[in-house]
Amino acid sequence: MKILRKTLLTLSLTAVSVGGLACAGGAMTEDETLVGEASSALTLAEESGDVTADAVGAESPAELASSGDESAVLPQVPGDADGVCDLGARRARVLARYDANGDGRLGPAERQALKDDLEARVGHPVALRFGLAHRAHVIKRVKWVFDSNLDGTLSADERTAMIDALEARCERIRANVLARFDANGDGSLDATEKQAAKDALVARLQALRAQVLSQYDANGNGVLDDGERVTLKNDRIAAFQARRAAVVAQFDVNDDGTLDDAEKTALKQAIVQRIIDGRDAE
Ligand SMILES: [Ca+2]
Ligand SMILES: [Ca+2]
Ligand SMILES: [Ca+2]
Ligand SMILES: [Ca+2]
Repeated sequence: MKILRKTLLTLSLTAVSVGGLACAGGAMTEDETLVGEASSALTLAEESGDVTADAVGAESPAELASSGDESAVLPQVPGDADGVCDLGARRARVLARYDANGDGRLGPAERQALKDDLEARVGHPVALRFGLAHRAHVIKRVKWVFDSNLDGTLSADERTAMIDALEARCERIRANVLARFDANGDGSLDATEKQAAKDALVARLQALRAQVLSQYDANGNGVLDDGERVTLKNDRIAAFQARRAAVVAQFDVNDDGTLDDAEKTALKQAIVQRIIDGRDAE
């Protein structure tokens, strides 16, 4: 399966198809898709950068305002964070958590429980598990990036392409983590080395959180109160507007001041490439 996935990296977004991805040569099963989406959310949640930032170029003023609102929350360490992007272990962990009766697969009720958690709204306690609490706008933008026919929804093929790209990203990140934390140089991470990688992730997200608090927690009570959050939101919106202007200028080939479908597709392809290349992870 790994080899087939690798071949995907050379294909353009529009050429990405579902064929041959799943183990049996058919489409991904519903379990694979759900567990893959949960793993994808975790990959994005463990990052302090924003690989989807350029997607703001295609957002309407209302969408941009909503992204600003969603992004104006304190970064948190997701409950299932591992810091090593070990996909096999991560999938096994997600499956184990939702396989309530322990038969190794997800039945209808178990599947629904995972689905509900993935769709949990911002602020819902369970949203923290998959990093949805502070990455809602990133996950929304990733879904936009992989809506390759621009119909506003993800088909099974588009969803599979999204999961594959995020898995390719995770493998790239995993290689970087290995290069950095394989202290004894034996080519793999033992428990101590994995713990060091996880500690580094936690430290990185906590530093980001501290940075936001130092700038926006005006009354110093350790949380963002309503007024403080509005200031953060307004600053995020201003930053998004500036970035949108830059992205539009870059992708507006026919110079009409806006991005048409072809220009949006080029923007999507550029972001897919960044995702696959493992860029902007921290
Ligand atoms: Ca679509
Ligand atoms: Ca090692
Ligand atoms: Ca405060
Ligand atoms: Ca244009």
